[in-house]
Amino acid sequence: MGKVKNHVIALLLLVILFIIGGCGKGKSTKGPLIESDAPNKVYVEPGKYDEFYGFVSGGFSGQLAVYGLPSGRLLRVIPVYSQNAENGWGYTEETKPMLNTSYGFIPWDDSHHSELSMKDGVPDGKWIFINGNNTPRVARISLGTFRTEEIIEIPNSAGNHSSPFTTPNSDYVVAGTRFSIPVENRDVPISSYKENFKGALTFIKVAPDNGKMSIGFQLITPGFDYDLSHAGKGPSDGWFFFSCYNSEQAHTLLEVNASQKDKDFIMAVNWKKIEELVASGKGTDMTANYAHNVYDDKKHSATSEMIKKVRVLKPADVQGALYYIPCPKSPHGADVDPTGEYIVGGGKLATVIPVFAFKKMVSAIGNKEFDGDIDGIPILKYETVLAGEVKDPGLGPLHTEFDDKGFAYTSAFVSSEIVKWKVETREVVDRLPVYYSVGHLMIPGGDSKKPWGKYLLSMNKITKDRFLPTGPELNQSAQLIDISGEKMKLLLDFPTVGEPHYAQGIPADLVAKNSVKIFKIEENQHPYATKSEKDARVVREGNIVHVYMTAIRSHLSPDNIEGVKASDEVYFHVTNLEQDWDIPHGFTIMGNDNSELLIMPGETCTIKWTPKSPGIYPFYCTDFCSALHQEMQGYMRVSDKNSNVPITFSSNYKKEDTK
Ligand code: RUQ
Ligand code: CUA
Repeated sequence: MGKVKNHVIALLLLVILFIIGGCGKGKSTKGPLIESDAPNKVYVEPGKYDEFYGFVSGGFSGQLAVYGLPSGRLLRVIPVYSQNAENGWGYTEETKPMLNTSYGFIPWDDSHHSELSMKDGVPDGKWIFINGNNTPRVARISLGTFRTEEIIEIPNSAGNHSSPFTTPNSDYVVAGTRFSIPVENRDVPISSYKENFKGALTFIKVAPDNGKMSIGFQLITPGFDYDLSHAGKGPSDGWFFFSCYNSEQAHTLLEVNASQKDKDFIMAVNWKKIEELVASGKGTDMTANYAHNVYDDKKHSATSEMIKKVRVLKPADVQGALYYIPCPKSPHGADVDPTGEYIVGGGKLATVIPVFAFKKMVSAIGNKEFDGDIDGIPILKYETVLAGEVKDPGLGPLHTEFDDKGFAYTSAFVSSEIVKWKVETREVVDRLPVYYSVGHLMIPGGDSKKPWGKYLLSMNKITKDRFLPTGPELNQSAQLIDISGEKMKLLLDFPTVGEPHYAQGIPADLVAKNSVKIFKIEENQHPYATKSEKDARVVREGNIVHVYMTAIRSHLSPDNIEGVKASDEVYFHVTNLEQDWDIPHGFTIMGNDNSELLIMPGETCTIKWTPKSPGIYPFYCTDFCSALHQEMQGYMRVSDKNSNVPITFSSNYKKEDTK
């Protein structure tokens, strides 16, 4: 009884602290004195490059933001799940298929975790993956073009949160469901949660040469909320660790009802073993319907295909490959140290950080030291798997990253601090306040075998008074911390795009050297490409009008078009003929009820426009591309839908020809 009471008091205390922490009150708002050398450490001279790329998830913006580190300069926002009118992503005919799903066209998502592809457990700078949390998807972005190349939907999943973490050689990226749902999804009473709701853990195969994704298999596990995950490495290579909460299987008021038990779990999945079982025919092919969207850099176009089946396995199909490790109080992060020996659980309401030893897990499994099972999945005993606990780790420990010197760094949301501790001894050696309410933290390579160390990025949920006020809405913020010495030092604050959850960092030279500068015009296989001005033309097919247009400094060709009628469907296929780095051209027309086009050198993009009423409609290039950019314009004459004005156009090529 006394024990229960103590727990209730502890929980109440945490809730109070949570509220205080969440409000950013009760602490100095000006922060610690900055070390006098901080400006030199973050100042990147004009014209000089940053040392690292930081790929910071855009959270509810649905995008991925790329920063230079240590300067905190925003280099680029890569559109992934959200339409981006600035460059036509999700608006152009070529990119619309990328946002296709089994629910139809979806213009937005919530992207939480970015994860670099790896070779031998170290980021290799080829691709970066990012999850779509709301309509379960995983995207792959090329670090050659900094564009989204592929998006695959995840069937039987809802709230794709423990995603898209990768195995040490990126054989797989995983996608664990946060919300359990009926599999397959159907109309059942919500109160039938315990019998009908399941948690799908999906293993997506990644082709080593081109990165193409396909679902390898899906594990249908008990209906918990699978929160985060990380792959094993080194000795634990072949395993994946998924944290989960709500082992109470509550389906209402989770805030209270999913916080009943003292411990939830980290699920250990022997994916190598399951891969073998799948290869030998285990599991069943379940009917499904999910989108697979691929963008082709030669055709400059995307295709969307619906896939109709998925290989599913139940716990009974994979005996000896799944185990539950008890983990205190609603775990969040599941992080594996660089040696691959330790698995660290972050418990949102826990007062310690448990550190599990892989070796101990293996011997506990060997000795069958189980504490019962759930759906046939053995539960290991907490103490037999535990290497030790970090005491006094800060309140609300969420996520842990690692440096190259044997230290771990844990974010504490409630007490708004980063806590540094020694992995081998679990002793806390340093702590630094952050402003405020840190979620994830990132060290370049900090979830890999070889962290680069040096910097830590704290991604904070609440900004409050850190920047000039901007009305009720303040951007989330990041803080850069120097971790090269014994003591952490705060270097820099900068606002972020959307709400970053996770991020990744990599030395710039691993990525910059492969950056694509132009698309070769002779390799352009777009069916509506216009590779030379002499081919610029306008073609009517019934009420559809195709404009084959070229853009080169400083004219659009054709520049005057007549014979288009109100309610025609007009497609502007604009090819940028430039073969020079950083010379995009833009395109739009008055009354355009769509986005603009922003066309890279050698690329073709298409915008659809349906003029509604007769008149003269100017069009122009939107990107200030040359001294005569303002001259880069033209007119379209739109006639009544019953008129018989023939299609005519003037091309720059012809004009010069007749001179
Ligand atoms: S979460 S702030 Cu979406 Cu990764 Cu922990
Ligand atoms: Cu092309 Cu301005």
